[in-house]
Amino acid sequence: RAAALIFDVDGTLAETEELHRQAFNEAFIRHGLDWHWDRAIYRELLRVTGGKERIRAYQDRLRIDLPLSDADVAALHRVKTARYTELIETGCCSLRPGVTDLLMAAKARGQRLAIATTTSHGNIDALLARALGSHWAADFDAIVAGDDVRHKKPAPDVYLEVLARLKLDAPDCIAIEDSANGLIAASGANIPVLITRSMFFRDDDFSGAQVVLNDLSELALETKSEKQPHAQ
Ligand code: XBP
Ligand code: MG
Repeated sequence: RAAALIFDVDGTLAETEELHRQAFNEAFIRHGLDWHWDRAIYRELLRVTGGKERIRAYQDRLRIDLPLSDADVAALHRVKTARYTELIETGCCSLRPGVTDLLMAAKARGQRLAIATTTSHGNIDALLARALGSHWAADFDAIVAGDDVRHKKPAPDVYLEVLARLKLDAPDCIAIEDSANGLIAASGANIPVLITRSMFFRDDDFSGAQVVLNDLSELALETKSEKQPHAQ
């Protein structure tokens, strides 16, 4: 049994990427840009992790004459983030099946919990305060976000920082991820990976993962069937 479970956020804890996409598109309108990211474009752009990095990658792809400065990109991304947290606060994004059960079971078994994500602390808090209550962070021993480290996923930085804060060795933990970039990041830190397939990354190559599930409720089923012989 692993000493700690380290969770990715977007796509893993909840299907948030559609809300990120909507928030990006609304921010573009507010900034007077005629950009629109449909699902097909967004699927490609998700290869670039981090919202600010994704905006820059999109302008590189458009080859526009006067690209936005880093300050403009940051301002645009702030509008996107404000809109995203507003959308999350409407409560339209619940946690994926099996997530809450696994968090509770892990806590009851004495496993430690952590988060390794590309998104920001504010976005994580908006999602988890709504889903788990305002004191959710007390159950997590390490919460590392994209801007806390030098390189975002697929670099291993967020995972290495979590391991350092937990003071645990990589093989004693499990990372729970939904994308090839996340798998590469965790594997780069030597952490075994459990994948739950999500909307945008369903067809990624997960051959390096220990386990690939559709969602975490399948894990609960596995545990139940294992436990059945001892049920009485
Ligand atoms: C998530 C991301 C993030 C979100 C947007 O990756 O790449 O960029 O799409 O969030 P992962 P921000 O699930 O691998 O952590 O705009 O806050 O970056
Ligand atoms: Mg993810």
